[in-house]
Amino acid sequence: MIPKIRDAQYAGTVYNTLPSLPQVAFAGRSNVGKSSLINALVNRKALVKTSKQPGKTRNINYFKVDLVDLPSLYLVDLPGYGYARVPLGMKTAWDELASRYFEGNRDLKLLMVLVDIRRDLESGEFLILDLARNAGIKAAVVATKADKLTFSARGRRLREIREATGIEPVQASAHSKLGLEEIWDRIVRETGGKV
Ligand SMILES: Nc1nc2c(ncn2[C@@H]2O[C@H](COP(=O)(O)OP(=O)(O)OP(=O)(O)O)[C@@H](O)[C@H]2O)c(=O)[nH]1
Ligand SMILES: [Mg+2]
Repeated sequence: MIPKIRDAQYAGTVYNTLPSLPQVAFAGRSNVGKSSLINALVNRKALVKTSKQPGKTRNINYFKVDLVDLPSLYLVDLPGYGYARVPLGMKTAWDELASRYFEGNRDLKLLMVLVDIRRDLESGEFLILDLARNAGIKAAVVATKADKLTFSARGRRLREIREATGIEPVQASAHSKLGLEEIWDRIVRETGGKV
């Protein structure tokens, strides 16, 4: 079920001191549709800036969502990775930022790892799933832009994503709104509400 949203607003970045609330974070390569999915979840066109240009989101941005009859929470937009190539084994600024955000963050209840349903997984997705696992954070895999594929092609890609990650992916589209209910159910369940 999609909860009733009372209000959604920008709350600050990871560098601000914010009131403690459960967090659900969205990670994935640049352009995968993180910001668009957050907007779709809160049914707002432009709460979070989206762009055709990769690398739009550079900071970790918190959006506070107040729900009717459910606890408030933050949806957290992580910067996209994968546009700055660095030698293998070298820690990138992105890894540093993400590891610091994950470490000891007891409010982070769920990490959504977004993958474009049309693309094969790359090292970035496996790295972030590893970072989450090591930090003891629950991860879900979301296959974005599902509207770009036919029904049967989607089924095939979902199977491949499941085989690659070991996690059953949720298919989603910010444009057609496919998958939003399932994602909300998961968010509410992990952030202390009941479904
Ligand atoms: N067809 C389709 N396009 C989408 C969908 N979600 C996002 N897009 C498009 O993909 C592009 C990138 O979307 P963003 O939401 O800005 O992606 P992002 O992951 O936040 O990108 P960065 O902030 O650069 O990391 C935009 O042109 C969106 O309109 C979707 O579900 N379907
Ligand atoms: Mg973005």
